[in-house]
Amino acid sequence: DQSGLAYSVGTTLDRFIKLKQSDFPFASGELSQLLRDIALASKIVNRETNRAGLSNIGGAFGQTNVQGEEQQKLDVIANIRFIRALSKGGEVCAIVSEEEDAVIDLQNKSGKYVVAIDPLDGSSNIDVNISIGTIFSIYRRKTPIGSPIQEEDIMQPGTEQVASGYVLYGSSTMLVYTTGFGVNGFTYEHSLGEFFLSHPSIQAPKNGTIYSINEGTQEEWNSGIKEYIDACKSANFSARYIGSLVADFHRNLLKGGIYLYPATQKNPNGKLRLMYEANALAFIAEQAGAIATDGTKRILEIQPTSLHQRTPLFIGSEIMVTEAVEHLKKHQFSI
Ligand code: P6P
Repeated sequence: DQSGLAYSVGTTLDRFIKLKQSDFPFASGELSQLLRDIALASKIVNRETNRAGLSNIGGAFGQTNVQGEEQQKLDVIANIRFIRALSKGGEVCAIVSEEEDAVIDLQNKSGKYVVAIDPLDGSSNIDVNISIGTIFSIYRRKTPIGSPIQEEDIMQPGTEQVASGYVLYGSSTMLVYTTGFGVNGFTYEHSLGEFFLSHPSIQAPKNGTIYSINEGTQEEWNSGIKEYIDACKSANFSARYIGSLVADFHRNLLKGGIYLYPATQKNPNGKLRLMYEANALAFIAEQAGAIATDGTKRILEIQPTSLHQRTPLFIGSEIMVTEAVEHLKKHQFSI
């Protein structure tokens, strides 16, 4: 049947979004358009990412910046590209960005959606050609369309997300997202400029043998985390830590694994940001049968109190995260 075609590997993102729109009986197409706007911006950022290394020899490739401007950092470029695409797309009224101290009010009287985004996470990896990613969450505004943006439009818990996803600029570029009806992954074919469905209905393995944590901060961990990581080592698990959350998360989602960023002395609330990193991946994780917690509660249930607040993050295969939290709880008052 027609819908079966939409989910067959190889269908384009555009076609998939259009046909999945029927998941929303009252959909008027704005969310579909918003997802397309995000995909468009990710194609542009993908191109800039692939060229980044050439900017220093731009002259030889005719890419000198004619204004002679100093080559902007890639995460700044990504921020500009996503804000521009979301602003032009017309569906968004406000943006929370990792690159912006304050909420960006797009002054869009008809925009129904609020987007929280980390335009390019892992930017320390850009100059050494390691995978990086974009992470985004989409919310519906709470106050009447056209009225001034209020705090309640912005400070929404992750359970209120209508969609979330990430773009992984890796050996290939992938867009993975959910609208609450499962998780689907699309791989970019740059010669055609299209994302194609390559990973339909992603389900995370319930268990795994891969753990991702920065062992350099071991002396700062709660003893429960130390105990869990020692148990992983005793079980001959594999340590895989890229230093890029999206890349570590994506590998663990497909293969089974756990990513841990606990509270440390340097980051007593963890390092990762709730609104535009943890919430988006937590929604994806839960939709894929995995789990995401701050050690005491579901990430998605945390009520935000500030735009850039951090949270400890334990995310990945259900059995691994559950075990890690059990160790944590046994020692919860000991650093
Ligand atoms: P650390 C990148 O800066 C990031 O936000 C995540 O992508 C990554 O997993 C983590 O921080 C790395 O942090 O402290 O281990 O270098």
